[in-house]
Amino acid sequence: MKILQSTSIAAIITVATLYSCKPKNTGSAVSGDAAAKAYVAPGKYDEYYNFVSGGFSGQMSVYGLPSGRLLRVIPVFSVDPEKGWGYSEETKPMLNTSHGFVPWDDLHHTEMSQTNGEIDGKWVFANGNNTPRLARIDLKTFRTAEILELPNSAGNHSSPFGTENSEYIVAGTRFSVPSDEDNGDVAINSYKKNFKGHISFVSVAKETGEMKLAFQLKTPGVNFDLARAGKGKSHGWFFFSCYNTEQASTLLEVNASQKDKDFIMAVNWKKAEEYIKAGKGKKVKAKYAHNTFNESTQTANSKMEEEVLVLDVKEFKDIVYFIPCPKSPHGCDVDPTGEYIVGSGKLAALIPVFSFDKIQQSIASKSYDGDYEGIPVIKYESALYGEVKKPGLGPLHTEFDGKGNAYTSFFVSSEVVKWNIKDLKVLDRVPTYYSVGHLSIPGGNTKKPSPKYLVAYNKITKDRYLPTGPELAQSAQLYDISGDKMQLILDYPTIGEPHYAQSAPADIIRNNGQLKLFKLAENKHPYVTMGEANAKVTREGNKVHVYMTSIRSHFAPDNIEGIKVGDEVYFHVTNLEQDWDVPHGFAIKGADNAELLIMPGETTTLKWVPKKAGMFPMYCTDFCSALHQEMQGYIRVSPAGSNVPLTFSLGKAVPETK
Ligand code: K7E
Ligand code: CUA
Repeated sequence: MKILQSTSIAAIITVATLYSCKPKNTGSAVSGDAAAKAYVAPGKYDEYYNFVSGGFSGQMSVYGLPSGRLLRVIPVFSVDPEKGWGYSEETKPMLNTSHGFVPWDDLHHTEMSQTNGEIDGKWVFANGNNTPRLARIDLKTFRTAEILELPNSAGNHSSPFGTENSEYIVAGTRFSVPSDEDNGDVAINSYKKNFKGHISFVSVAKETGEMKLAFQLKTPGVNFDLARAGKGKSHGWFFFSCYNTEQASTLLEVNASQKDKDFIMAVNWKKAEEYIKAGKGKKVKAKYAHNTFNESTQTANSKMEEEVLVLDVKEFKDIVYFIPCPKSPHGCDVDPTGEYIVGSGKLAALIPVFSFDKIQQSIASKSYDGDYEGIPVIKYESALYGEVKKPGLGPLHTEFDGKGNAYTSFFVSSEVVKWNIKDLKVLDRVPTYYSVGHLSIPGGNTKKPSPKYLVAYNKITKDRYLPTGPELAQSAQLYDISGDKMQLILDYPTIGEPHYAQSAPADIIRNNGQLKLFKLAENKHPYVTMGEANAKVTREGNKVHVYMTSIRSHFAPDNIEGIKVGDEVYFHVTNLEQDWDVPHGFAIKGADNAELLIMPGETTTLKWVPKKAGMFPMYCTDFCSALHQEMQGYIRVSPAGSNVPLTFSLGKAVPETK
């Protein structure tokens, strides 16, 4: 343990090499008795929906718990050829940013919307870590409904964490950078002078969920890592873990590990909100995309916002306070009562637990240890409730069971440790396979956890599964935590790299008005084709619009002639089905994007620019009926300048041309 308190990087590396991802207990497997706890019989539903971040896949996956069955993969900050997401004309604007079309991101955290501190099953939010963005997924459609880019930020890691009524979802910048309106073309080693942090407060409309960048707090230049909103008595406050208070810009593994303590930043957001309402915010120029998916036109729109309201925290004495927290804190988690704030120093050999009441008393009595760039630093001891001693190595994240216990993940020592919040005593520990990151208990970050299962999301799988070349799937491990001792009951691979995940009781989502199909009669898409009789092909210059329908088992039209090289062809395909779970696909030879997958009642557009003359078959990609394989057609492409007339048909030969 001593070794970890040393600031020598060599010592840290030695410890990491000694302990990280070292297979131990590799023979461990669950007994038949334990496996039965995770068994969900064929045809039966799971108890929970589990929403899992995909990390560098840019997606979110949906599993059932306790079975670990994969139910769905939702493209969020990613294109998905399976669904045509990001390839269809309707969905491309979702991935627009101030940098243009950015079809990828790094999604670390999920945040389910809450009402009164409990999961309400309406939306799940996600962060894009690279080109800073926030996404909202609608849990009626399991589709990404909105993406908001964040200005003045880089690496939106400390996000998307929400308040107990989803008043705000916050987004703290991981990299401090010069503000967007300032010239960023400065020497990197001018960090201390030019680099600033920004925390975004994004409001969420109660009914529609629509996000709005309400205001930003401009802070000293540090790295924001994670955050949690206060709840109950601490509602109105937010807590952020910060590292690199050394303000290093190079070799951070050494240079940002110099100080014995970094900070947790406590933010009185109700106060900040008052200042904003009183007109104290500064309007700052910034360009950031706001993309929304309109369900009645089934089309996304991207709008470029022009300004943001900013409060510089230095100018207000009562918004922000720093609390020292041992070495490079990662997780910063608030217990269900809102009284205890748990910091997790990645390089610390203890877990500090802060008290909200003591933080308030410290502020009232000005129990400060000087300031950091003009922001008061509360004395460590006056904010501290106590420390969990020798819990393990490399604490990262903590979840709660609502019964007075906390569960912390330890990356380096590969284990989950259960401890009591009141007396800070370790109660139980179980190994993970291997190098665990986040933990997730259904409702484990809310006021009302449901303490039955805990899932550990592991970074390294090594010998747990059949080898699949140099890369192995990451894994999730499910533990039964209903008793005093945690018990491993299931182990299953995940999509992408899982970071945080959350679960909700299945009924909340199943009964939230799940959309089974789009009503054709309410389809407001500008290129909808309401029935086969309306199918047609029109030409405006070199743009050709195909108003096409699909129904089991044909397209209308299915023969088109008169397309020329140099044309831009738009296939607007309307799925006429009005039955649950009957999508049709659409694909055409040589198209340089992906298929379309069109839901019942929906219209979706594929753009195709044929580059050579010839015969181009098209077909349905989704096995929709016994005669699915017959669901096909032909497009004839003639050379540019040819005089083949534009014709289209279904069920009869195209009139012969002489
Ligand atoms: Cu610990 Cu990005 Cu939440 Cu991963 S972070 S583990
Ligand atoms: Cu429609 Cu297969």
